[in-house]
Amino acid sequence: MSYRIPDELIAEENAKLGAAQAEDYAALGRRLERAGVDIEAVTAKAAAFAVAVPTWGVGTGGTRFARFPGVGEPRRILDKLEDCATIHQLTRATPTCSPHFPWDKVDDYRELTERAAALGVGFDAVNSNTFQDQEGQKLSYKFGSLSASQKAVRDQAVAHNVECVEIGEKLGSKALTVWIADGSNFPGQSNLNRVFDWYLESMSEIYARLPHDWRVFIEHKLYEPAFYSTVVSDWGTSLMAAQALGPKAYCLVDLGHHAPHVNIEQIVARLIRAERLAGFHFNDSKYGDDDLDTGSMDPFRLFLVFNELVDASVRRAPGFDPAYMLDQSHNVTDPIESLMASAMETQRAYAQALMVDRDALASAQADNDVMLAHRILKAAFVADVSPILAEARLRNRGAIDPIAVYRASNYRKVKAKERPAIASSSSGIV
Ligand code: RM4
Ligand code: MN
Ligand code: MN
Repeated sequence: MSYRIPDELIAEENAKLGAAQAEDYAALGRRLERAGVDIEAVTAKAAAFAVAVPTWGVGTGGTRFARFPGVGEPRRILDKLEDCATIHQLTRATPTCSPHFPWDKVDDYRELTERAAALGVGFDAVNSNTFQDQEGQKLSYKFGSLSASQKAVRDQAVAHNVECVEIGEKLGSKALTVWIADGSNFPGQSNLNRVFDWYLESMSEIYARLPHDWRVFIEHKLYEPAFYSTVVSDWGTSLMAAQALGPKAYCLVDLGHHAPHVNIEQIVARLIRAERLAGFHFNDSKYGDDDLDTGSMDPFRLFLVFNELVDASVRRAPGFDPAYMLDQSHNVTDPIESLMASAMETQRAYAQALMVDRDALASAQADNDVMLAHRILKAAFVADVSPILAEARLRNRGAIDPIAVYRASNYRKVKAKERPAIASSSSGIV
């Protein structure tokens, strides 16, 4: 049996912080009460919050220059599941993981689901991969996959996505996320219109193979690896594709996949209005698709995204059922620590957004009281909801301070012994 953090250690560490936590929570409760906010209602919602962990995120990532692997990295999917389970055990905010194929392929999916269930993790959306060539693959994706100029390449990419759905069915997943790297590096390299036709044709074949209760998530991205044009480059293209495909097709927003300064929260609002918001790949960025830890660069933007989400849920926007996933690459931190911190930051933005006084905001907006409207929103953002998040974890048998418990457990050192490095580990993204 491989090492898991003992519940007693969590209890011990929680005991050290318990009195201070109770005091901070009570003080915040009194403060919120004066503002007419019931802290218990916010805590209950924060406690029910869940975001999926990407299986590719628990390995150390890299850049196109190098990857500097850490010790005790997960080698294959079972190790990755263990790490995902640890993240959930301490944060209680990540009950599922999102697998990527063929990276996470195994021979026996029944065994995999049993192992996952024993560890207390389920499976979220499955992700296909036609942005790399795999060993022994017949045709190359060098010049595209679902929108490739050659029909045989497109067929191969479609078949891979259909296989992902079949695997996902065995895992209890209900969605397929499709991100393609297709595009061009030179003006003239491809016909901008024709490649989109081919993409739609391929996607409709995949769509036709979706089980009745499944959805397909279309993930757009402005550039990289293609540097002149990308086939599914923005939310407009994504929405056109979703609307052409049918009611099971939705648009996924990866926070890192936009031009600098784009108003992402407004895109979110529009996709909600179109009833096509699939959900998110949360991360943070400064320059491009940096895949930095969620909330580490621009927590205000994350809050504004959640402000739209809470607004939609309060007014019961039709068709609103977003899936939350992290999508990050951890190059210089311990991925488990980064993912725990990111799950907590996502939950923080949600809790802050719950505290927005929406009636007061609506009337300030109606009166064109610009300063008051802004101050109302800002008041929720600057509120320190940490005691609420800690309380939510505590009530769910998690850790008041997940990173402290993780460090105290020496998990990584133990795993370094349990997981001798293997040559072809699929950990992380380079
Ligand atoms: C892409 C995109 C996809 C992820 C790959 C690894 O930039 O964000 O979601 O699957 O990276
Ligand atoms: Mn992504
Ligand atoms: Mn990305």
